[in-house]
Amino acid sequence: MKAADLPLYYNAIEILEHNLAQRADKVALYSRERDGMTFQEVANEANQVGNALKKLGVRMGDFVGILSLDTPEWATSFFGIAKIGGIAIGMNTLLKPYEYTYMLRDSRARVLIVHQALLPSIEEIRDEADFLEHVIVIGQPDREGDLVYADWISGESTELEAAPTHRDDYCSLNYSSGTTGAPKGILHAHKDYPLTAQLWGVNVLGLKEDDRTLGAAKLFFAFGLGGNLIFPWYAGASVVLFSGTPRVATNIMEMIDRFKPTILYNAPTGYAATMAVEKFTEKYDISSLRLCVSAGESLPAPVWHDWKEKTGVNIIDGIGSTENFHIFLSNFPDDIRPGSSGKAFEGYELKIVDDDGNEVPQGEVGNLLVNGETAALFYLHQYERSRQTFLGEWIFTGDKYYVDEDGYYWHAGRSDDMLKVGGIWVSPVEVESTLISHPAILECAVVGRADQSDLVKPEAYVVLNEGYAGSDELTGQLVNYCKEKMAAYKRPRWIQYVDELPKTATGKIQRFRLRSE
Ligand code: 3UK
Repeated sequence: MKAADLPLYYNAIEILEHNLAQRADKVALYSRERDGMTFQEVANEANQVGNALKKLGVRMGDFVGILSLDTPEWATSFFGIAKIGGIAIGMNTLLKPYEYTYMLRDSRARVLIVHQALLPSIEEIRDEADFLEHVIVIGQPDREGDLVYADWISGESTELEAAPTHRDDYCSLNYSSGTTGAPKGILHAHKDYPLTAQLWGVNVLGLKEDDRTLGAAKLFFAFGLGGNLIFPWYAGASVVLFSGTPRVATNIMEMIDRFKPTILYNAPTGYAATMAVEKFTEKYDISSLRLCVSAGESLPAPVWHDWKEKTGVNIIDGIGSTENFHIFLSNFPDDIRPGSSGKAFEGYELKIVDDDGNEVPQGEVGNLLVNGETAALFYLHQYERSRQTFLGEWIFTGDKYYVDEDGYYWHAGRSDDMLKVGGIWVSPVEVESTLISHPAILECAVVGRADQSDLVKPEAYVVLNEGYAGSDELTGQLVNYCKEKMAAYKRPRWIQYVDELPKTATGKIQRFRLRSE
């Protein structure tokens, strides 16, 4: 399938609404919050959201923020926004208030749909979000003037005509982080949704109408949004939304036991954490699963084999990126090489090049470039960085790769210092600047270190100020300090006290030397 196969004027609402002709009364969405919602019910509610947004003055091309746990309202909001030609900002729920200020300002969102659990993070920055006019709360508001989602849509019509969006019009914005500087706003067009759904969801993963998906990966993350909402509905399958934290592995097991999904999306750390739960396959009935998917960081081969041995289920590891929207290189259900990212598939062309842009011979490590029609075109308001990543038809992924003699691709680290922790970006520079703001620390460097499952976590090397001495107590204080100042997953898991850090002649800290130690 090619972008040109879609109608020129195409709205991603089709992904939801094509189901109305064939399976309007089938349950489309399971959750703990609400009874199973049929495709008809979801479509009606999306229309109500669209109508209510129009009344607030939202027009084609306007941005609307979604800052919510994975509840049914996330899904109805997303499709309501898309249908009127708006652009939904799927905001990471794990961030700190100042990061939301950036996103709201950068996107100039006038409307924010926020879950009550996340209201406190917004409350303190409300005055700084210059363009924000309306806040809709899923649950109970704190502030006068804020709207209650349920009341806001209740009087609205369930009929709505879709905006005549061009297939190249944008419909979503996600913020991704880089080593330094502001988050990178990545826009995707309406066309990218059916394309990735077909190219990977159907052609590679083999999603079928009778599947039911569950994501430990959240909807604010393109991995979760594609895997656990867009692709299943494209295929006529159902989704299970989980609003709790996936960090507690038993939460996910309970959801599988209760809602019987056939497909699970998780990050490698999620699979490792699940297996740390003793006798999990006896405590929970997970026999409904037919396939598991892993992405966000590489899945170590031992984790793959352990999972297979304990559950009998294969894990499909594929690498995706927010820039490409979803997975562009993947293992296949009937062709898996554990530990590798699999092989190229139709729709994405891959190239491994040296630093001069020349293709490297098979077996040699180089920079992975990808060329596919679901690629974003730029980072919002970031001209220089855009030019470094979006190279005409090719995207510079920042990942190092080599191909083995049978054609499987193996991840060999990053060309920047960025870490993927539990599948989510962590910038060592951000952790370092947080640590340095603590009075005990003179200087520090943060690198990735593999834990017992071979999964990377941040480790800090610190030089203390005079008058301080390294101790378990200080380590505890520093880790807590990081948890307060940043999203908790960014905290260092180990702290090494050293007398000095390796540096270049010009005084630049050499993280790579710490990594090899
Ligand atoms: C790394 C992987 C090895 C890699 C994503 C699936 O992770 C996603 O998007 P992000 O923009 O990060 C992209 C970067 O993450 N990575 C992702 N998957 C793998 N490395 N093996 C993997 N399987 O560095 C890549 O450049 O957060 C994943 C679907 C949609 C996504 N957006």
